[in-house]
Order: sequence, then C-alpha cells, then structure tokens
Amino acid sequence: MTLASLPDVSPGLLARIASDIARSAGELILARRGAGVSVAATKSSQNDVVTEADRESERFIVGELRAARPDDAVLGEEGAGVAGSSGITWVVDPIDGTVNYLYDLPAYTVSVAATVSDPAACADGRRAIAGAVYNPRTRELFEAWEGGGARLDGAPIRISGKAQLATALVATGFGYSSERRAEQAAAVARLLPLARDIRRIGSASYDLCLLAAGRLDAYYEVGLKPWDYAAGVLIAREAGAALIGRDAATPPGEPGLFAADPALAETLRSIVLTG
Ligand code: LIP
Repeated sequence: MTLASLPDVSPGLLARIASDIARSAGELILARRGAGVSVAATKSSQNDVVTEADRESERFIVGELRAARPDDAVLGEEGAGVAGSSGITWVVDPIDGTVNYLYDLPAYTVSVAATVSDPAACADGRRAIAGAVYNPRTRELFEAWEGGGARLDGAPIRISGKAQLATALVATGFGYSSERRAEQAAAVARLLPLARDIRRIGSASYDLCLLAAGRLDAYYEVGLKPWDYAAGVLIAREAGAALIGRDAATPPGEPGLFAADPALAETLRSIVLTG
C-alpha cells in the first residue's frame, strides 16, 4: 500500500501520536517498576515472562490509540487485536525487553508503529510509515516517519556506516526455546572471533535504535515478532541502515533480520546462517 492511496494520512502526525503515547506509557511502566514488579505469567516457555505492567501498558496504549485514531486497527504483543477500516494498523510492544524490566536493567522500551500492508517490506506483510521507541530509564525518544529521517530527542541520527566486520560492534538476541538458543549460540561462536565484539542488550527495538544512532555497527536476530521490530526497522532504515532477511526472497522479520551498512549486513548474514 502506498502513502498516495492514503490521502488523509500524514506520517509526521502519526509519528507525533506514536511519540506522545510511547512516552506516556513509558512513564507509566517506570512508575510501576518503582513499586516493584513480579512475573504475572509465562508464555512460550518459563523464560518468556509477562508482568502486570506489560498488560497495563498495552491497555493504556490501545485506549489512547482508539481515542486518537478510532478507524485504525491495533495489534499488540499481549493480545490486543482491534479491527479497523482506515488501512493503518498500529503494531505495539508495551514493554520490549521484559526480562530487563523484571531485573531493572536500563534497556527496555515502549515501541509503537503505524503500519500499512506491504508484503515486500517485512516478513509479517507490513511496512511502518511512522514509529517511536521510548526508553523510560534513559528517557531517550527515538522517532521516524517515512521519508522524514530518524531522530533521537529531536536531533537527526545516522548509522555508523561501518562496513568491516573485524572492527564492528554487533548486537544480537536469543529466543525462548532451547533448540533455537543452541542454533543462536553456534552462530555467535562463528561470529565472535571475526567481530570487534558482541552485545546482548535484550530489546530488539532498542538494539535497532542504537544502530540507527551509530552506537552499534550491526544488529541481527532470528525469531523476532512484528511488535519487536516494527518501529525499530523504520527508525534504522531512515537512519541509513540496510534491513535484509534470511535470503533475497524473504523480507526481514521472524525468519531472520539483519541490519547494518549494506555491505556488512550481507557479510553478517552469510556467517550467521552457514552452519
Ligand atoms: C524480546 C526482544 C529481544 C529478544 C527476546 C525477546 P520481549 O522481546 O526484544 O530482542 O532477544 O528474546 O523476544 O519478549 O521482551 O518483548
């Protein structure tokens, strides 16, 4: 779907809505953090935890989006599934990096993206046209809209442009199943001797934003869900990153997402996926 087919949609306005809601939800989860947090339930495995704050944040975000954009659809990690008629679907992660949130490590975010249907953009068939990622602990607000560039706290950001793996700082993440983790550990074992170093920060949306700001040189992960990457992919793309999937025919997403300077993204993929 092209923006031309949505004449009354202003990506800049959608980005403002995403930023305001991400910041407010971020302050809410920070306040809950202060009051103490515990595991409310587990999902795909005992390590895939959810807290009451995840659920409250999602309820808050959905309420704000319904008020601001009543004809839009909403998809959320904690189960929100609101239908819409406008052609816009908001993809929401109420706390991205929930394990970090549980342990009070300062690398969790609220991620909010306005997307349209586009089978070529990402593996879930959507393309973000506006998005915001807010880290309430560091109070960093990352934002972008399609064709508008990427910003951190209002200032333009660009990727590092590092093309050589040997001096690249690479971030990645691990899934919740032990089978997938075994594969991911083998990929890290191949990569570590070849890179400057590896970081496991624990929040895909924050990883993609740090890449966009040139504070990481590359990021990749296999197994991500749309809410983990929707806004971060747009912010990284608008900052100059190449976002590629596991092969030329597969857009970035759950099957594999590699983000870096174009040359480095290809190198990374070839090392991670040979095994
Ligand atoms: C997390 C991702 C992270 C990944 C974790 C988890 P969550 O999302 O942001 O990159 O490695 O396994 O999926 O579950 O905290 O929203």
